[in-house]
Amino acid sequence: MKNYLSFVLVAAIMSGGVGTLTSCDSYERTDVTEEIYVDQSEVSLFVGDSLQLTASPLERDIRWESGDESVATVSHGLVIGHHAGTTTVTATDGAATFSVAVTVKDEIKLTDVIPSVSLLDMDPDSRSLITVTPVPSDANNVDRDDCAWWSDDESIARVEMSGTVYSMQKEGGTMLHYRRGTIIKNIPVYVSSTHPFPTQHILSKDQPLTLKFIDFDLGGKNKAWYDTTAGNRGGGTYRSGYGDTGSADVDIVNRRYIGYTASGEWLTYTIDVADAGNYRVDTSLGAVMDGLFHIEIDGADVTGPIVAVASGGNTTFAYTTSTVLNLTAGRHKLRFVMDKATYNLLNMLFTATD
Ligand SMILES: [Ca+2]
Repeated sequence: MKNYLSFVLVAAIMSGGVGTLTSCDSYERTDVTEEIYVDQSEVSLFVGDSLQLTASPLERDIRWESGDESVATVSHGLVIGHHAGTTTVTATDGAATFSVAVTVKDEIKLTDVIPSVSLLDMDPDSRSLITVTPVPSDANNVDRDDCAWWSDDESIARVEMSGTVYSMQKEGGTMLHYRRGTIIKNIPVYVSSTHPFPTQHILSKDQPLTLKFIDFDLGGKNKAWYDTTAGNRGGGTYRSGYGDTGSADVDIVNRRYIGYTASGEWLTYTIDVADAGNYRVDTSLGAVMDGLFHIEIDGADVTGPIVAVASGGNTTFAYTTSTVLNLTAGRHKLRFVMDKATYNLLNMLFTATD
């Protein structure tokens, strides 16, 4: 240092002025280059994983150390996690040093995600929220924002990243999808002005389904049912007991069957077909004389007029009449139309025939 000062003084004297004696500036620049920077000051990694840190200036001969080598070790900036815990990794050269806070965690793998519903049944122009629960709940190996929602048909329903679903005016079904990491869940959504009552009516090859005529859809007059007379002459509170306040005109007798029928009346049933194919429909009715009915699926008459065969008495119920429906998989609307209503209606029995 003494020689350096001597040189500067000599140089200043030689240049003929004191204005060039500004060694203070060059001293500060020298001090800056003695600092070390590492590209990250906080890192988190799983046990068994490694992560490369980069120090600058690159040309320096940096010594890397970990405060707790049981948690993480470091060599040439490469940090390796060994056990859950925290440590501090330092990059040092002489008096210059930089500290990196290191957290090592046990990896908890996401194994599944569970949507709050497996099926969504919505009115047109309405809104619903689907939440999704990770399994296990403390899974930490998938980033929070590594997820997506989308709809196959946004003319029926669209979904936002929050899981909020908006149904459109148009009725129909489509599929919603949720992805978290590599796990994908599919949720069918049905937009309709009628809804199953009181539970889903599922048709499958596994077992026959007995569908009670009194379990027609929710949705009210001209949507779920059409009845020509005011009030329920059968009395009772079967429907309202399930929270349905929109079926007051349908005549339900003894909490058991549809009575006081009139030609032109109809009832709608949401059916979910698990297995596509042919299903025989046996109709349990009570009638002293033959009548007529037909069945519509999704608005189309698929049977034409069917003779409802008399059973011997208005309350002598028997499976006198059958027809076969060919049904595709998925949700459908079945409408039972009373063309010549000589009968009371108890059950429809669906049996797969394939
Ligand atoms: Ca009525």
